[in-house]
Order: sequence, then C-alpha cells, then structure tokens
Amino acid sequence: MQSAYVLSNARLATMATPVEGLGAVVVADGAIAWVGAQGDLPDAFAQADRHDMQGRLITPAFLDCHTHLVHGGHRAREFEMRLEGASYEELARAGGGIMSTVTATRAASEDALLAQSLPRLDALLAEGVSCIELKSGYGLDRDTELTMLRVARRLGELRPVRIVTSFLGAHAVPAGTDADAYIDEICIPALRAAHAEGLVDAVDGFCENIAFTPAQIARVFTIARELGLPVKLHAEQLSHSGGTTLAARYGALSADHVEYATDTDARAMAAAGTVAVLLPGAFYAIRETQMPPVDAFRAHGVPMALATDCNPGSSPLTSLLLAMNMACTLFRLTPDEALRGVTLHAARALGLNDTGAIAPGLRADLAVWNVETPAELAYRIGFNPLYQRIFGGRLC
Ligand code: DI6
Ligand code: FE
Repeated sequence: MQSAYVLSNARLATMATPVEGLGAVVVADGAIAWVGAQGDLPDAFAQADRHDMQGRLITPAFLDCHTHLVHGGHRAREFEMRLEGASYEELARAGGGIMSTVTATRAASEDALLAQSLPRLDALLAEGVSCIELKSGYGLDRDTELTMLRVARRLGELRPVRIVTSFLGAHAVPAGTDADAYIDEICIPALRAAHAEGLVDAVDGFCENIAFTPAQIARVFTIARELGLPVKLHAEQLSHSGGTTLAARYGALSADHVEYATDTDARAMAAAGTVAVLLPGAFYAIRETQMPPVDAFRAHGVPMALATDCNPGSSPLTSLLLAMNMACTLFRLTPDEALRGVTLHAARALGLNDTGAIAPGLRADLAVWNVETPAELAYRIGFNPLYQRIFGGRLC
C-alpha cells in the first residue's frame, strides 16, 4: 500500500458508522482505507506513518453547497439603506440589489473577478471546507455568465478545493428586458454555450415574484434535462411562488432557502429525493421572520443541508461555522443536524457520493478540530478551532 498514514487517537464524527471513544482513520492514496476504534486498527497498518490527534475531533471536511462567491464589488451602501428602512425587495425593484452587482461584475475583468473572489474562498477554506459550489448569475449576458464560470474553475486550480459550478442565468430580469424574451434569447443560449465549454455542473434559477415564474424556470430546466444536467432552485425565499413543487417535478438535487415552503412542499421534496438547503445567513441579513418548515422536513425525511449563500446582497457571509450556529439559534436545528447539514447532506445536495462522510472508499476530505464534541462547532460564535484540513489525503 502506497503513502498510507494513520490519524490516531481521534474523536470521530463519521456521518456513517459511529465510532465510540477514541478512534483512528487510515488514509491511503487519497482515500479512506479504514476507520474504527483505536484498539481495532488492523495489523496491516501498524507500520504506517502515524499522526497522533491527541483526542481532537475529526469530521468530514465541510462542503459549502450554495454560494455566489464569484462577483464584482460589494453592496455596503445597500446595507446602510436597509438600516434606514428600505427592504431587500424594494431595493431590488428600484434597480439595486442583484442588478447593481451585475453592473459591477460586468465591469470587472476575469482576473479582477478572480482576485476579488480569492479572499472569500480562502476564508471558507480556513474553516475546513473542501468543496464549494459556485454560481454564475451576476452576468445575465452570455459573455459575463461564462466569465464567472471560468473564474470558478480557475479558483479550483489555484487552491486545494473541489469546485462545483451552477449556471444561474435565471437569477434576475435585466432592466428594460422582458422576462420571457430574456429566458429564450439570452439565458438558454448562454447555458448551451457554457455547457459546450464544460463550465456547467448543474443548473439553478431564482423562482420568485421579483425574478422568474415556475413556467419560465421550467423552460430552463427542460434544456438542462436535454443536456443531462441536474437542477436545483432558489425556491420560496421571499414568498410562496411554487418553486419547490417545480423543483421536485424535475427531480432537483435541492430546493434552497425554502422559508415559505409548506408541508405539501416537504412531502413532494421527500418523494423526489430533493434536499432542503437552509441558508440562515440570508434569513438573518434580510431580517426574515418566516421560519423554514424544519419540523415538516424532519417528519417527511427531507435531508437538510446548510450553506452560506455567500453573496454581496442578502448574505455577505463566508463562515460555515457561523451558518451552523445561526441554523441552531434561528432555525432550532440540533448541532448534529447542523454538522450533517455541512457534510453529508451538503454532499447529497451537490449530487456527490464520494465525500461528506468518513467511511472506507470515500475521498479523504477531512477536518481536524481543537474541540472535544461536535456540538462545540455550532456553539461558539466567531471562533475557528480548525487544527488541520485534509484534502484528498493531502494535509493542507
Ligand atoms: N437569493 C439570494 O439570496 C441571492 N440570490 C437569490 O436568488 C441574493 C443575491 C443578491 O442579492 O445579490
Ligand atoms: Fe443564493
């Protein structure tokens, strides 16, 4: 066996078969070769290099399964305007909101977008993240949508991280454009072009009264299906607009935000295997008061993932640890649910089966923490106890 090493004397939160007391993880060739109780370590690994974890906690590395991390500029002025009384929707309708970031993103060169995005990526990595989903959606024209996705791919070459892209051409209706014409003449051709360049892993949309109707999103999803791409959707964020039903109908990987989703929506998601991606950063930043139907998700067995929604408007957040704390404090998730939400269920929301848990055969994407219990990760506020990030077996 080549390059095998053992992480010994660790507490383990596996998201798979539980290990009581101190355990060990054997990593070989970038994958997990064995995991179990310290005393059960097979003789075959007795000679392998050992890293004594001294009782630290090992979790799967985190995945941030919903971000708009690639974008130009910021919206600090809008933050001030909201403090003066304007609502998120009012700003959007007045040509601010997403459209103001579209203007800033179109004005930035590819290199400038990369340079602006890197510190946000690094902030996530510093908290044990190994995989990040990045969306387009601040171009709303073919060239800028493609540029955003190219930047996303380049980020994955510059840092030890796995990047999953989503095409979000249906994010906002550009000023002076008819929504239907935009979908048919700009969004769908841009999707085809981005797909042809290998830039698209999934297709997303914003189904909302300030964005697109279910019928308009369905036209984009139909093309996604034709191209063999999975779909996901920003659904029921500001109102009940029918997005979750649509997402379930297309077998979506996830329906995201979902504050205004109903019990019926939760049933449809469960039947379709659609993950609920909760985004407490956006709930917090726009001072939403409608809680996502967490009890219905639990009752119907809808897996709940958690993400930052890192974006310059509704969630300028680059901390999954804080997202975990917010999910517990604001949405009443348990710390275990929060941890599952940024590991196993986040992987599922991205359609990934090779990461998100600590089990033999999976990628060795791990995070080692200076804490004793998983609950400590969600409990502290603004404190980063990461000791070591491991990406594909590589100590980072
Ligand atoms: N919902 C969101 O929370 C982000 N996009 C979306 O569809 C917000 C994007 C922004 O305000 O720039
Ligand atoms: Fe979003």
